[in-house]
Amino acid sequence: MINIEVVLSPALLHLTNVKDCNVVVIDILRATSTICTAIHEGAVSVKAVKTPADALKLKELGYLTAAERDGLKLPGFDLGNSPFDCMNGMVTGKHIALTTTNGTKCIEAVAGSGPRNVLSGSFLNLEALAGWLVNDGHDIVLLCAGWKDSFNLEDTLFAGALAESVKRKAPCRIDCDGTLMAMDLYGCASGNISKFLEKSSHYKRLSHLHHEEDMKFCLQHSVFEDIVGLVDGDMKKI
Ligand code: 3SL
Repeated sequence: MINIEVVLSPALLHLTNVKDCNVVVIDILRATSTICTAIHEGAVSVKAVKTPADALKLKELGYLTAAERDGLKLPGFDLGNSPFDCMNGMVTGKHIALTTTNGTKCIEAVAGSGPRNVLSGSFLNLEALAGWLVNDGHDIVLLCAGWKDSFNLEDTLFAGALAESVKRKAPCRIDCDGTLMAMDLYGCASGNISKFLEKSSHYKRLSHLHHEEDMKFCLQHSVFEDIVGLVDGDMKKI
């Protein structure tokens, strides 16, 4: 049976053994949705880096640079953290170096802990990802990026949606209270996820920055089939 554990914040990651697990990093608004979109739009790879300076160093090697802090694109970078920055051929055939406030930090943090795979989670590829996890059959850790180490609603909601989908497809062991709570939360919100999230802190933060279209895009359900995961240190189609 596949065990499903939800880590509600990166600050809690040290309490979970991710060794040999498939870890799904979740930053629904917007980093992991944007990574999935970049790969779907033909980017060869997305490297999650810690600092803007790390990203700029990779420019010399031909990478497109992408940087966000507190919801804003940083000046001097090719791209921000919007899925729309990855469209219209902008990233096709390119390698991208991306740094964001929370999501890319989680990818880096978990990569060194011996996971079987590190995958990028999004509503955009939810059903395909659930199917892939079931086929692979290993235990699953769903790592919510949250906001600056705090819990958030949108990542937890997605963790619940993914756990539900995996559970529908295969026998699972779910005795982690975080997973049970995330699934219940998804049950409350699944009728209208956008409406449910309107009260959330990051929804309000991104609304103030006029990123409503980004949120609408990121909350689409299962419109991509791509599975995106770490291969030799870079997020790629797997
Ligand atoms: O924190 C992150 O990784 C970002 O996704 C935050 S934002 O949506 O770009 O504000």
